[in-house]
Amino acid sequence: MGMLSTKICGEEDVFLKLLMLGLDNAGKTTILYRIVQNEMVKTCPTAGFNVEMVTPCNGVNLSVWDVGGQRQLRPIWIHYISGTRGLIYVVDSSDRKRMPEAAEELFRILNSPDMSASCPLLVLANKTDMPNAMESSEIIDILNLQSVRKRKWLVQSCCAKTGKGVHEAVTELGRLVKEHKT
Ligand code: G3D
Ligand code: MG
Repeated sequence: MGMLSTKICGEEDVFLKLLMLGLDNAGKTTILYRIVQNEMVKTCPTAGFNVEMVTPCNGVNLSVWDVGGQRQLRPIWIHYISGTRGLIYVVDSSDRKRMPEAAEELFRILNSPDMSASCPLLVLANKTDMPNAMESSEIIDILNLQSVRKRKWLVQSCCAKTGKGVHEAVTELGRLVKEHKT
């Protein structure tokens, strides 16, 4: 999991907090370092959290918080919600078995009283390089995203291993958050 704060140029010192969550092994830490240094890094399960500052493209400065997603760490997710302006939820597209668990945890967060009903949601469908990776349409079904009506949501496929789709997703995230502000 991670948490991002965006500063969008042209808007005076406005920092918007974006929260990145997902089950352990979804690829959050790999995505973090793909965003920060555009490199594949060797990760180990995140016991606490990682924080990095990054400007992925002109006009968007991010402070990225990546917090562990293991089962025993998930109860602390709610403590990161306050002030969140955008939620990124990372799933492992190749982990069909745990997709229902990912859905359950996602809705626990979305239904938290601290989560603004209009906060946009970006689902990052990671590990598209895997031969058994699920299509976005199937992930939308299993995560039951059609039931999310009040908030804007979208699913973007990516591969943190190669970087494919990661920067596009971050740019899209900035756009969504910007839209939500106006
Ligand atoms: P997490 O922070 O969500 O817990 P990590 O997940 O970033 O630690 O990644 C968990 C494992 O998935 C790592 O493998 C990592 O290399 C791998 N991974 C991340 N993104 C991708 C991807 O796009 N494709 C593939 N094939 N693997 C990916 P290890 O072997 O170190 O556990
Ligand atoms: Mg991690």
